[in-house]
Amino acid sequence: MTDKFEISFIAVVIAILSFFVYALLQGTTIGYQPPSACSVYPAVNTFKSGVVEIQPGVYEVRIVAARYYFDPSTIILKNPKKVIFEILSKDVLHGFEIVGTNVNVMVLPYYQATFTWDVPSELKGNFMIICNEYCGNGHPNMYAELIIER
Ligand SMILES: [Cu+2]
Repeated sequence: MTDKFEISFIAVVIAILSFFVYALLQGTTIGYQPPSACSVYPAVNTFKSGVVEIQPGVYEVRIVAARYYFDPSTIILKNPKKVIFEILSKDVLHGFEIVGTNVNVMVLPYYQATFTWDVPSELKGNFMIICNEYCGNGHPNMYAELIIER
């Protein structure tokens, strides 16, 4: 035997479930998609990685971060004073940390992280660059090397 209260409760549940189904269908029909199918930020196709010395001691370093590598994987800087980094993620969220320095940034999917690093004058040697945002199965293998020569 069902009473009035029970019937109205069932009606409310059906209304809520209908709304969820409607919202789901609405999402797929107006173009919401999971991140794997996101449209690619235009710069991804034109971005060129590399190291350029734009003035004596001032470098522009352009890096692609993608599953599971940095391109270029070895960066050699001779007597750097200032480094302008431009790092682009080609897929998911990545991190860019130069171990032992104060460089540590997030690289958002399809976006470019741009920042300037004033290199301490006493800094030299080999430094490991790691991705410190979990980006998938190959994440532990995602690293590069920075070599500073004085
Ligand atoms: Cu990673």
